[in-house]
Amino acid sequence: MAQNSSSRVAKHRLDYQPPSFLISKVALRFELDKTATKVTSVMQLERQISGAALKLDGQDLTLLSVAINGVELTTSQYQQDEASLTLVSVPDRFELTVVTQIAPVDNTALEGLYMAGDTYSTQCEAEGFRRISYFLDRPDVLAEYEVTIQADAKQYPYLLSNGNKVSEHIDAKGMRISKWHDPYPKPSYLFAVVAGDFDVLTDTFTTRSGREVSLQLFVDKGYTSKGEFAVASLKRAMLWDEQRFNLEYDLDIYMVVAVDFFNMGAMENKGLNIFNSKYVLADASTATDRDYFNIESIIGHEYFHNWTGNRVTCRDWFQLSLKEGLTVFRDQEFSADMASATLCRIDAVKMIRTAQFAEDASPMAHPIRPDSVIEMNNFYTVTVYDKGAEVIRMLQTLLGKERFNAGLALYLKRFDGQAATCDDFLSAMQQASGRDLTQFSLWYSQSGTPELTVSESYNTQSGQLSLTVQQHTPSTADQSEKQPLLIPINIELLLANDVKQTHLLQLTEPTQQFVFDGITSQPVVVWLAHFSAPVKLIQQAEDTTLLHIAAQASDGVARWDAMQQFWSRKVQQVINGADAVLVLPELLFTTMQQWLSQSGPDLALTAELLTLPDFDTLAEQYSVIPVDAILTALQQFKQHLATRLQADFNACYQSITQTRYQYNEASVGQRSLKAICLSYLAVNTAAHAELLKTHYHQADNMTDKMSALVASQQHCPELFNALVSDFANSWQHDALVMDKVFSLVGSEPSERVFTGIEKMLTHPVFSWKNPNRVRALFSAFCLRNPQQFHRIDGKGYQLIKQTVAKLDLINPQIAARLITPLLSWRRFDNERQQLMRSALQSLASEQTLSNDVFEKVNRSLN
Ligand code: B3K
Ligand code: ZN
Repeated sequence: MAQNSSSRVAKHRLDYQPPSFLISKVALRFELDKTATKVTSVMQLERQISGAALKLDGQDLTLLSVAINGVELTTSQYQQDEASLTLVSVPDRFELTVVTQIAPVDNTALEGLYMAGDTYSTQCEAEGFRRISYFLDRPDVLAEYEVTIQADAKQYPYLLSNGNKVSEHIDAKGMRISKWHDPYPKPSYLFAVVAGDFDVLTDTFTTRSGREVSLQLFVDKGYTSKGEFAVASLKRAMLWDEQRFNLEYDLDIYMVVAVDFFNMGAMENKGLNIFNSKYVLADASTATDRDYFNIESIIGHEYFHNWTGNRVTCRDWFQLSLKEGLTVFRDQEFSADMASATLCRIDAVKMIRTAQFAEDASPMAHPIRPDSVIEMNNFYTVTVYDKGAEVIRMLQTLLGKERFNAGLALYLKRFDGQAATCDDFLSAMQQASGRDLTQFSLWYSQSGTPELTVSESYNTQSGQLSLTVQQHTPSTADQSEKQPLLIPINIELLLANDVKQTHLLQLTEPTQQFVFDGITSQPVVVWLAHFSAPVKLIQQAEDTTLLHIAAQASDGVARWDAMQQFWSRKVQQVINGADAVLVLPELLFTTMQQWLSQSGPDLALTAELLTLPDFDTLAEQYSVIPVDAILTALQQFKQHLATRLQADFNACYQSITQTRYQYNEASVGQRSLKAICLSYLAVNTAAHAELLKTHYHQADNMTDKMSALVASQQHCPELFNALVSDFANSWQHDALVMDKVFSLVGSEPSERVFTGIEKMLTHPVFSWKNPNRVRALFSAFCLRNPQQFHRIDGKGYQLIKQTVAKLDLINPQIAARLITPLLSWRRFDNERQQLMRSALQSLASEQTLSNDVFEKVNRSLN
């Protein structure tokens, strides 16, 4: 993976140049072999810029031959280096044949063509196609693909590629030869090939215009029943996109393949999605409610890309949010319609408040449309994806659903079959809505988390309420100057006699006042309802105000948010020296008691209202993160609540009777409320060990089993030991379930985590080459185990450093993701700063650092 310094050069958004050549058609032939796959590519090229040489991208390829219009070239007629193949003198229009050889079995980076166990699979986004053959591997070169795949017929009953199957036969040598054609021109990143032996689930979906689409889901042998939920989710997504956005599927076949080795969640290859099996396979005994949720949302996400990403793609990779922000927004809207809308929104807000705000405050800060990139894979970030989705959501809030839909329709119509930019998207939105989006477009170019400082004043005599909002975006690692943004702020006024008003404030100035007349009583103002913008809100709200909002606001997200603010205020008070028990007002307990005694409709929201904020949410409030103080305060609060409300948690727990496992909103709510009660009850272990054991042993589903495991992990180590080893024994052969064990081990908050991790590395299902295994163990450690990751002796940082160094040689993408928490060393106390920095410095001195890890380490240290 070693790179020479020339490939470390950053690319800049503003340097975009249109391609010098276009490729209208490409015919690919794959003669599959694990160690020596031969790839023959026949391309029809046309010059766009006179005099230009043809420079094709290629990486880790063995070049066998090059021919122009059927005439083979001699080596003096082209130049080759480690990243490209250049032909200086070529005609304006010609056929280029390039034959290369690759070794899928050696491809542990899982980019290009690789082996996922016994299955051949590809991953081409962002720049993986160049590891398959020489090509203009950039998203603005759209070609029509015809693909022939050849492999041993017995071993590989299924040979798949994009589009429609044209033919298949078995030749005299027992080779299966399949031919595919995709009528829709596409960029190389959407190309895919799969070869393997699977069980197939088939179904059909009839589109609104009456076309029947054949649906095929390919899973490991024996896993058919575990694929049913994914197929049902796909059909729901197809219907939803017709109903909500008027968008219909365009091919006659839609295939999804589940593979066991995959760097991310899934990939939207045209007509042939490839999925991480973790986001396909589910049944009650192996998947949690969260797993079901994720499957539905990711199946939706990849399907929705067919329009937002595939039919209209990105001109260059700086525009990634054009497809990703928009598609995340679409999948969030889909999930909100399929499951609890409030919980979906809370999930999205948590993601922004933790990972995205942290990214803004880190050396990797970038706008949703980045300006400069060394390794594109480093920019598949929460900023591009999740903040990108927030930007789209704000647009919908500002324009209203109807005009937003019209804008999206215009955008898709205008750019169908093309590669577009974020500005193209905004101009379609502007035209369809009639609204000037000049100021709004700053959300695309400006990085950082805006801070809104709000205040209220009410005049009883005149009935006038004035609200003052000030915006300020602190400078970020990449940009020092910031401008005022257009920020939609939803508010709700809670007035006497249960009267409520909602308003949308549109902030455009650094400071702005909004005046409301005829307000008949002193209102409680709910700010930023439904988290209408990805900002930090700074307000001086008293405990009583926050608890009032938590009890009364119409928006469930605002209610939850008020509790989050309440607790972060309490944590702050404790850090300032207050006593953890004395700072909690009586009203808190009566409010929580009331929630625990109601069997309201949205039990999942109740569970969220009762949950303390996590470490990461609290940490984002501090420029220098007081690690130990936050952890101690959280522990004290939990302990106190657990003792004080023990009877209430117990009564609530007992009051929920569950029936056989089903995945639906009501029973998800029941399970999550029971789980939170259980986690409080577990604090007083002696009294509740039996309850935990029973919860675990009687569970007929994975969600409840995991609730018992997590509750005991946090509070009763002995019991946890016993339960987790029983669990690991029962599931030792199921790698996806073993990932849950790896995560439990990696997130164990005591020092035992180190021996636990070491032991797990020797488990038969663990493999350094499998991203799911590595992530389960190590992401749990560095993202969900602040106690041990941030140990003051630096042992946690060392473990991650060593792991990253090892992984970087195997799979740079996974290594670079794992290193993220170390990058923000400047936000910790001096002692931790030094430890984190020296871990990074030692990584920086590795000779073989990949571009992925290099870019991050370098940004962090300089
Ligand atoms: N588009 C892919 C992500 C590709 C990541 C490349 N490192 C999945 C998705 O967002 O749908
Ligand atoms: Zn996506």
